[in-house]
Amino acid sequence: MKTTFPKQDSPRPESAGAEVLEIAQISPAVEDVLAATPFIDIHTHLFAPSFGKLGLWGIDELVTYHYLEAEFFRSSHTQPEEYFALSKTQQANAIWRALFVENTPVSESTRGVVAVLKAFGLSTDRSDLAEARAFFQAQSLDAHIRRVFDMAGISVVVMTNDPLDPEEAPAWLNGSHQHPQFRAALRLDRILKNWAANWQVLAAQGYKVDAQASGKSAAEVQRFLFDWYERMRPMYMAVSLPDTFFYPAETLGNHLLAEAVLPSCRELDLPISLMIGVRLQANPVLRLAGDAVGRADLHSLENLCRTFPNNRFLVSVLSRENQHELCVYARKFSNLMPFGCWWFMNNPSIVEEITRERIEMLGTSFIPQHSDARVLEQVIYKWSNTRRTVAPILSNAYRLLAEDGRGVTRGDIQRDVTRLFRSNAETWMNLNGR
Ligand code: FIX
Ligand code: ZN
Repeated sequence: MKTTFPKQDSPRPESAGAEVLEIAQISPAVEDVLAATPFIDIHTHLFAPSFGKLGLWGIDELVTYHYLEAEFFRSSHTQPEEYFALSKTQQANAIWRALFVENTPVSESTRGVVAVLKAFGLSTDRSDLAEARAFFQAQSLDAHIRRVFDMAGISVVVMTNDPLDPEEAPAWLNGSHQHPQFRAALRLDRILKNWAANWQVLAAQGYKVDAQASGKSAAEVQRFLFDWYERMRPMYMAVSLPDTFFYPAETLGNHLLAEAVLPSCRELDLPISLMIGVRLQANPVLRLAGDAVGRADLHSLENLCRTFPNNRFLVSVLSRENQHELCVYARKFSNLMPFGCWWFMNNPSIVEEITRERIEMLGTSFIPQHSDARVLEQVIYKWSNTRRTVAPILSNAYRLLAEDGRGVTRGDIQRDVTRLFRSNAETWMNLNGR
């Protein structure tokens, strides 16, 4: 079982790209290499086309993204109850009017929609969405997905798949959803955070579990995870955890984590993704837009990485105040892989700060970003933002290295970009081995 970093001993390329670059050549080379390297997007809420309506795409979904809903309620007198009583089209019209017509779309999320429209050659300053709707309605999904992945410069996305989701689970039970560009992730929030409301679903499927998760329950949960591993062939197991999460502590969730989930991950050679720091439904009337952030006690990570050295932990933290600690823990534990600038962290000014710090403290031994896209076309702006933000950070690191006495080659840049945006994920998730 691979717990420490998979060997990535790609020596300095001898052939093409071996000449040392002049300082002035570094930035253009970095931009080229970032643009030409297809990234792996290790966390999204996208679905392969075989999942039908679960997969969101098109202008109405883009404009009613919960990030924009949160901003809408700050720039409109419409109350949440009124808004959620509208149809999707009416909701999109209301948000477009408030954030794109009556105000300048300068926020990261509104700029994102503008960038997507521009990418498809559509007008970005119309008073309504008629032109955009006509365009998206004319797209055939499979071809559109291929085009969007090309435009975003990504080759593979990892979905978020909940085996207890009443809409999604039947799709898996009634058919295979293997797709080369959409890989699965086994999401365990309902089991690890809300067992009381969900254990009966497992019991109804024949797993001998009980409300206290006592007796054989942990072994039965393992059996459940193995069954879903066969169905999904997931890249990792995953859970988002509140800012109040602490390990060890006498909770049912921690019991199942230690006795069922982590042992299953070891046996199946899967990492577990921990996304820590969400305060769910701080304002429930905003529904999906109602979640907030809190600083977590990351001693939990120290305890988990030390207590379970044979497990691999893919970790993203939601609070800005937790980012530095995460970097330091990654220096202490090679079974810990920091990834992404999650959710409220996914704003260029903060991505810059986090990524610069990670390069300085971890070199290229981390995964800089994931899109968390909920709507297909979002990968276009989320990855162009990432390339735009990361390019000067990498160029600056190489310029400093050159000034300190070691020249940089295009081969070096290609190796590093490949590691950051592909091979760290590939090897940690054993992407090509599943
Ligand atoms: O838990 C998660 O995977 C979060 O990313 C989502 O729940 C959240 O709603 C989101 O879309 C963040 O970008
Ligand atoms: Zn997510």
